[in-house]
Amino acid sequence: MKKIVVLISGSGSNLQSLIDSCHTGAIDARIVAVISNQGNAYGLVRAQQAGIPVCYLDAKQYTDRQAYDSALLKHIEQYQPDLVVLAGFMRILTPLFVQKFMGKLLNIHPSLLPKYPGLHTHRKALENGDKEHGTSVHFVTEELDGGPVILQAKVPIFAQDSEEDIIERVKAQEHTIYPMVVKWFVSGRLVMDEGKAVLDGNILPQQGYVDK
Ligand code: NHR
Ligand code: GAR
Repeated sequence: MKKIVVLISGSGSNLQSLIDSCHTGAIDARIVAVISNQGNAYGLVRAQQAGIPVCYLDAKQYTDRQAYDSALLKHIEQYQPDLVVLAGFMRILTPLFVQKFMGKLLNIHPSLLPKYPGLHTHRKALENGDKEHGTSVHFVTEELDGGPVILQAKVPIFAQDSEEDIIERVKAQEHTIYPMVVKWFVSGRLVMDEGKAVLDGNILPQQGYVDK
């Protein structure tokens, strides 16, 4: 069975959706470890409740990003995962780390990429008066939030919305699309080839999979 390592920083609701999908058999894989860069991340509790080994790597214990990422790399490599999933992981990864897992590293980013890479995407969408927002699953490359998009989901923004409202609406979509993409990857339908996301042999367009 394929092995997945999940990296988190926060509440871990996306992690939970992946745990649940592995338990029901919707995803034919096992989450073998969950690693957090935040000691108080609720996702660590979720992992422990599911019997998954957890690890907290504190950046303050390392001199620089290279040192942190080589510790992270070492910890991950003991599990020999087929896939590494970023699920609300809030730390930029060094090129060395990204190269090591190129093609086996997925992220979910809360915007309709290439719009709003980086942080505070919901606030930016709200401040710009956008009528819609969304989320993107993509392969991670050295370019921050710049790797090829696999699948997006859109949500409306309503006049009365707070930032929290949009965050929650986006997350609900994430809990559907992230397990779907992980399932595609684990079953061998999805690969990264020459910097492109390829599903069932077809290069995906810039916005990822589109039902036509
Ligand atoms: N690393 C690389 N090389 N490429 C990507 O595409 C990455 C990545 C690491 C994380 C997730 C990403 C997101 O989905 C991600 C994609 C953190 C930051 C950030 O600025 C930006 C984007 C993402 C994650 N982090 C600050 C840092 O200095 C810390 C911010 C904080 O702790 O609140 O690492 O949005
Ligand atoms: C998710 O909405 C994810 O898209 C976003 O953080 C949330 C994590 O929620 N990721 C980023 O902003 C990455 N920089 P969760 O911890 O409940 O899964």
